[in-house]
Amino acid sequence: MISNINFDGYMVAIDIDFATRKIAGMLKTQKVIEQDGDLFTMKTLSTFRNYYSSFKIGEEFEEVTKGLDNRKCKSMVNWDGERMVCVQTGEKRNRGWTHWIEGEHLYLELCCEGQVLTSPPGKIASLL
Ligand code: VLZ
Repeated sequence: MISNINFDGYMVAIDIDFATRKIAGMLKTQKVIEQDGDLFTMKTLSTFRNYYSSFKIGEEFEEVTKGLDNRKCKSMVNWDGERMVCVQTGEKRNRGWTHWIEGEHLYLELCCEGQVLTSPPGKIASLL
């Protein structure tokens, strides 16, 4: 992660407690993405906690947000043109994320309820 806007707001929206938010807010996460055709594995790595997710494009899967808010979602990832869009249906409204690449950078927008975690306008890359 190079930069972000509203990491804290997103964490509040998924009910991460204050102490964990303070720690997580300091992290510079790394994203490792592996692709085998329509199969993807995404690893969100940090010194504090890691998060792993595997899915096939267009196929609904049960996602447990282990180590994050520990909720179960019915998730599905699809391409919308050049953007990869995940919808996470569950207890939280309007939950999901979008990835895309611009130039050298991988971007990520995460949303939950009314909160959007994104990149600073006109600046390079956010990623979580
Ligand atoms: O990544 O959904 O790349 O799975 C951080 C919450 C949210 C705070 C990370 C806890 C969400 C800090 C990662 C511990 C890391 C996520 C998807 C899109 C792929």
